[in-house]
Amino acid sequence: MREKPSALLWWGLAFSIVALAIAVACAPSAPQGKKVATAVSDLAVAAQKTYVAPGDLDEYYMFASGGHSGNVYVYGVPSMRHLSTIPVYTPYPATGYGFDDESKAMLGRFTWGDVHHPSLSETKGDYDGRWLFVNDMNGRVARIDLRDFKTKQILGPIPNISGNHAAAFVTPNTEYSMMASRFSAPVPNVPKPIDSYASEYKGIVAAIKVDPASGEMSLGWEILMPPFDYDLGDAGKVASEGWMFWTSYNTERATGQLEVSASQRDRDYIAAVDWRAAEKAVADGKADTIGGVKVLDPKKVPGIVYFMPCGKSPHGVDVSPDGKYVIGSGKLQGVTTAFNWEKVQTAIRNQDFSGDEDGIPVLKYESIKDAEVPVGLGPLHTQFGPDGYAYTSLFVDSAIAKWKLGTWEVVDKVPMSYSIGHLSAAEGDTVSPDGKYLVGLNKLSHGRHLSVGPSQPESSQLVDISEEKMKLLYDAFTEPEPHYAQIIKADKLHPIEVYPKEENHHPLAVWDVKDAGVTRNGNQVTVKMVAVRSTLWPTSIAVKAGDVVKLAITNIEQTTDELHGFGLLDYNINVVVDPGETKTVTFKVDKPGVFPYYCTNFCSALHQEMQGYLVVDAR
Ligand code: RUQ
Ligand code: CUA
Repeated sequence: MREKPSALLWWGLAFSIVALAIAVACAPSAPQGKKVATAVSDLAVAAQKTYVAPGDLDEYYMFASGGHSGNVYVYGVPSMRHLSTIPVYTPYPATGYGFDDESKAMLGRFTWGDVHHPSLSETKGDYDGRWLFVNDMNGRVARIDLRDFKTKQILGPIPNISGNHAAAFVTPNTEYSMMASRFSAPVPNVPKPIDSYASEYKGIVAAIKVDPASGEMSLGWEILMPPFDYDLGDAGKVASEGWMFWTSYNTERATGQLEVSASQRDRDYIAAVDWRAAEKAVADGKADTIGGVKVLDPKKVPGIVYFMPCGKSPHGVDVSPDGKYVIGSGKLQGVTTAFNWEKVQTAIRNQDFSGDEDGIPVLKYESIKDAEVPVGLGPLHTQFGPDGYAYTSLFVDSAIAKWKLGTWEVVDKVPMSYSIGHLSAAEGDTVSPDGKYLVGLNKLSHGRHLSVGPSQPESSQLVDISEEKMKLLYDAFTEPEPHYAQIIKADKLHPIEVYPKEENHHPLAVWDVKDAGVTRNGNQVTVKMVAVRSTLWPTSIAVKAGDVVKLAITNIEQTTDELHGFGLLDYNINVVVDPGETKTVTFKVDKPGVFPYYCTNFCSALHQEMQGYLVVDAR
């Protein structure tokens, strides 16, 4: 599979670096008048570290959220090349997603979603390469199967959840994908006046159950929370396994112009949920059913949730690889706070509370914090390396700070262009992060690329974290909008390249061109079609206006890369079928005439001959 680069490639690489060095040295000035301040030798080293020679493969996959594009984008690291787009919540003509019956049914009534946090499935706190879960603000969670990089399930909208931002974080053995509502709303959702917000609106945290064998998601349980805005989450691990953490802002319970009204208090909260206790309480029958889901009320079931006070308007919460520290970043501060999990447990045991919020105990800040780390302005998210170092993104400072867990010393900073949001380290959310690479996922990119008009790309910057000093290696431009990404070692994934014939149990699949054809039952017409180089069988289909046609296309190829498409002119039908796959599309033929269909996906020298006619006679 993965080959070592040949001597020729090494020479090619050496040559490219020298050529690059010369080119940089000789360039009269950088584009758009910007000066390249970095020494040429540093650039050559950076180029070498990110260079993946032709024919060689990247060391990591990066799965980046595509925000309101509704997609997930796959990049190779360190090359930062865009390898693939996985459509999740949005139709994507390139793979026919959202056009065939199966994916159309998954999308339901939506044609968009807002993806924020990809979450790779884990076993013992380590990415296991099986599935990727991603959330959508419209209260949904999707599962992508990493065997074929396809979306297999979209669950939701989940009842009672309003604005599913704080998701789709998995627990260390993928027992659950966790979510929380960003916008509190009445639960159940019946109209209530906005001025009753503080008492009548509720937040929700929810656990989506994941089947350990199939990955199939189902409704788990929910907890009724005070009407705060729940923002980000992370599951406890090792020392803190069994707990889940969510940040919340607007603990002022304000409405209206939140930029003013929700930043009044000096502290907001991190909610700490004992999910094993919650699970048990549900099993013991302590939940009420609201909107079809088991919902726990912490007033009636004490001990399942606590509030940890945190710096003003926190955004990210991140648990260290050993689970001993919970890092909460108040985005309106110059520090990030490290909470000591042992101290949190002691405070819970000793009931060391400063008060409560709707019956949920609030722990004493001074009793549970270990340090306020002076990372810089606007801390958002933290990732970890293998050696006790933490990396925090600073939105206001537009930089990444590197600091040490335990000594709390800030040791290095690297500027980001511009205004970093999330950041993602290689295997950075696991119990054993790799270090090596860190990608800054920036919100803006002004001036770092050829101008493409007002709709500017997002910038993602690759940083080398293998040495004491961080080094910026590469500017890449990602599809909107990479809120978060996770980076997994490439050799953990073993994607298939064809669907094995013996696994295809589709009732309308046909594997021989002799079996392709049209059958009629009243006005219901079933077409079993075979796609194989270089014919779509049958080569013509005769129907009558008013018929409902169910077309099942089986691509009988078992060869890598041999995809076939089916585009039907005038009918807005576009299906792409991978080798060994069967897909169906159902449509009503409503106007008489002759409509060509053809293979949309280049497949052979005779791809252009792969065509036929749908003849619709008047009834
Ligand atoms: S957010 S920039 Cu949607 Cu994850 Cu933090
Ligand atoms: Cu089949 Cu082109």
